Amino acid sequence: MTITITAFEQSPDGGKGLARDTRVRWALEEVGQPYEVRLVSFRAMKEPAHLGLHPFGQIPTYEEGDLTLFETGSIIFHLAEHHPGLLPGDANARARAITWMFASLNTVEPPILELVTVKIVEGDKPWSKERLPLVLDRIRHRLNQLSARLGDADWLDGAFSAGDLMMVSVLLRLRPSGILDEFPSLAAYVARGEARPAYQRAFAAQLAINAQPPAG
Ligand SMILES: N[C@@H](CCC(=O)N[C@@H](CS)C(=O)NCC(=O)O)C(=O)O
Repeated sequence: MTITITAFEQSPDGGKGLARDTRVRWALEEVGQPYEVRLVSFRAMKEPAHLGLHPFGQIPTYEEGDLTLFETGSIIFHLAEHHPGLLPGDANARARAITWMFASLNTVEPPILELVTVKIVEGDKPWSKERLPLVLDRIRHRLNQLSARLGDADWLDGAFSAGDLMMVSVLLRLRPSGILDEFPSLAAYVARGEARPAYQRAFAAQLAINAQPPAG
């Protein structure tokens, strides 16, 4: 059955791979599933056809036969459940890998997203300069905790899993800020994720679209 995902017609990051279709592409590459991509403009994302797929008018979405999903956590969990390669067979190890997926989305990503909000969305507000150090502190606090847990290990819990895929994807959003470099073990962890052939293919596929101006 053909898998179709949606992605930005032109990602605001110009192809740095920070738009969330990249993590879904990466998961698809890890489990060896071919997929098609339907590109959507910002306007089309808010129109009824796309809202029928994604109630919040965002990308990515995932279509496979009569199944439509949104939310990258749900999409990657679905892929990991149905194809080998992203979740361990042992029941407890599997539950822990799923826990890391939730941790990346619910505990690590929120302060990281605040950085985008304070710098870009609220960058022109008089209080944004005062707020920035508070947001940076919250991010550093989480990264300290995460790096303590990772220690010298390659991955968060044994072999590479969907938990690592999601955590690396979330941490990558910090790259432009330079904060990741303050945590060498996390920077190396992210680099290990990026070095995976599946990530490389996913990154190249999104770059092929985003490095060029939209047609017409
Ligand atoms: N929690 C959602 C977030 C989806 C999301 O924020 N997508 C961004 C692109 S990375 C988007 O569509 N932004 C445009 C908008 O919200 O209008 C997920 O993980 O799928």
